[in-house]
Amino acid sequence: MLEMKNMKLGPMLLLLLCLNIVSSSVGNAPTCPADLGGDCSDSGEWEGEFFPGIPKIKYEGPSSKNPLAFKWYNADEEILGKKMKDWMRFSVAFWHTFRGNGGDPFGAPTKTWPWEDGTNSLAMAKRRMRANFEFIDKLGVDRWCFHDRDIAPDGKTLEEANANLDEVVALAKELQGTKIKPLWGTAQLFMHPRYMHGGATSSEVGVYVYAAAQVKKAMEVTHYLGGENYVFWGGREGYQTLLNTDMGRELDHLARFLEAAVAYKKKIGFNGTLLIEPKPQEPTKHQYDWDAATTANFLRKYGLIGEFKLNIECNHATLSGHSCHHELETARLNGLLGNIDANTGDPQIGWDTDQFLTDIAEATNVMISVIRNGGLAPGGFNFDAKLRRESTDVEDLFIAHITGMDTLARGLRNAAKIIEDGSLAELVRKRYESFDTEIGALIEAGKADFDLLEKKAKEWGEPKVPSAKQELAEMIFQCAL
Ligand code: XUL
Ligand code: CO
Repeated sequence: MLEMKNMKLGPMLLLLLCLNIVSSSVGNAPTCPADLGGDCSDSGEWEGEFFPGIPKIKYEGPSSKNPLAFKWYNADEEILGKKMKDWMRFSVAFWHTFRGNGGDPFGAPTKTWPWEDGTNSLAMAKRRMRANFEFIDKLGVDRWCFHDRDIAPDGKTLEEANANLDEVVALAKELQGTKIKPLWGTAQLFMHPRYMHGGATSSEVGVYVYAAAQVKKAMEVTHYLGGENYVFWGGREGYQTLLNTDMGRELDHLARFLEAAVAYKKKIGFNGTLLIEPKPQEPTKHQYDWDAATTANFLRKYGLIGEFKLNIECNHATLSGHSCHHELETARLNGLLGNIDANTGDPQIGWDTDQFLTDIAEATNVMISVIRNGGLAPGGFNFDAKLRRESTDVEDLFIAHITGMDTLARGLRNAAKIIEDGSLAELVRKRYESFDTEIGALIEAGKADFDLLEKKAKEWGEPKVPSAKQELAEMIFQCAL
């Protein structure tokens, strides 16, 4: 009975917690295990490897049975004139890979990684950062993404939080070396209770002010670390009911907030792209950046269209009732495709499960859009994806990323096959060829008025409507997988 009740009350909570972003102390969890040979001192140092026994991940080809090897992702191999690594620009999401603990509203965390001491101390933050860079190095990627509050502990004051962030960021800068940098950084404006009504769209001006100060600092550290983009995800920028909400005023506030961010970016000389990440709901019942089209319209209305691009997340796309491919194409056709948060949902579960993408057909569609877009740079693919609650081995972190990378690499290979083969493009060209005529050209040039069109309709009579050849298109697509 209790369980039934929880199930009903659960969804909102579940949606909140499935983000799996930990911002506060996780309580009295076990201290650093002594038998692992790690030094768990306050300094954040750690003797030896975080991932002993895990080699640098190499490409071994499709026949390999080695779970710790790439079968399809071959970083330096050229596909359609560009190296795979330059098409992909993969990134590790710090919040899932290093703060995800498997906890959900129905159960305690299932993962305590060997380097975790159960605290949210500064020393722990530094040790975790070292683990992050060993992971990135072994996986062979060059990029990572973070929220301010998942890399460093919050403070009692803004000054204290900023000082904590500065300390961790200084270490991250050192560990990055010359090769690694953030694909993007962002501010966590959804976990702290002060953001319960939103950040930029809160009804309380003090919260708007605080959120602005937090974004200012997060932009500064992203810039300092050489970040290539900065993301705005408005998890709480929306409403729970219109009965108590002045939607027009909140949207105006959001636009003013983003204008201030644009001005600050220019002031500090940050050349990265500002990205908005659409999502329809979760945690808020209705988020203002519902989907790509809604967000494009918002940017146009407020004169911000040239200043932002979109970070399309596949699981957010499906939550909004679209496919990932639809959202990517909508963004691309509006000149707004900037980055992809690579993940997927579960068709039987109605929330943001943030799973690693393993569907080859979906990956192929995604890569068709990416190729049409000429790539994503300075954006890339961020694995906004987490291990399942039941996957608890350290090596699972590697296996999950390898599978995600291989799936997208397979998608790229398939998409290239489809493009090089040309028959799908030819099918589409033929479908519209009636517009490659004198009257079609007049229509497309906006020179065909209703009088002219009526004259033509009378002259031609009932049009013959050809087949859409959907099954043939699906057959061609299938053959490439
Ligand atoms: C939440 C989500 C976020 C953003 C960054 O669904 O995707 O992790 O990517 O705040
Ligand atoms: Co995301």
